[in-house]
Amino acid sequence: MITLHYNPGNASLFPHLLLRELGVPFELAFVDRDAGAQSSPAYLKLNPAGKIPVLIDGDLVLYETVAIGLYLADAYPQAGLAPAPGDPDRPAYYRWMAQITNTLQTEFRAWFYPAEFTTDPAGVPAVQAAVGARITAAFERIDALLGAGPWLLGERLSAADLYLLMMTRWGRTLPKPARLLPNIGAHAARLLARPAVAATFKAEGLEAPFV
Ligand SMILES: N[C@@H](CCC(=O)N[C@@H](CS)C(=O)NCC(=O)O)C(=O)O
Repeated sequence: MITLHYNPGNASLFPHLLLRELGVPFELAFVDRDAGAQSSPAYLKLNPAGKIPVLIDGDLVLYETVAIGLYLADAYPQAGLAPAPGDPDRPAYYRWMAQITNTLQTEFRAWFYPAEFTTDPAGVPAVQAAVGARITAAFERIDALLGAGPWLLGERLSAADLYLLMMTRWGRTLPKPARLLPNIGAHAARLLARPAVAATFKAEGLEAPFV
């Protein structure tokens, strides 16, 4: 049995969306961040960085959101959420997964936790403003690349689309919410109409507006 250690709306949302789209059995293990459970000795044995998510699959213990996504999408090829090695779409898929983890998810860390990125408390608002502008610029580039889509790989839905949806959701907190970008907004709406996506948000207790 697969277990996903999660907290609602956290970086675990992407692997959770993916598990439901893949249609595989899994269970959720709630990580109580309010109680600091991600820093408990038991959790640090799973992920020494004390971060959510962690995926357990039999003897495998895997952390880092993008690694979990790549692993799951490849483990269930029948769902078609990752172009197979050798498929002409595979390099673009790699690029999207890398781009989302490096350019958006990493920058969101500084948006949500700006105090970690300066030793000067007075500089915290400036750090957040600067990274907010960088994230918005990244979303604008993705919006242009996405175009009419309907998906990041064109006609083909992939795990990268679910990853982008999590970023679009996080992007609702920006001065210019990501959903206001026309192609990204339409992309999110298409995904939110999918039963597996709706079921994921419901299971996490997340309420509209979702992005
Ligand atoms: N690079 C990690 C980052 C994960 C991450 O920052 N998770 C956040 C939740 S979205 C977390 O666990 N925060 C709790 C903390 O930093 O104590 C990944 O992609 O898995």
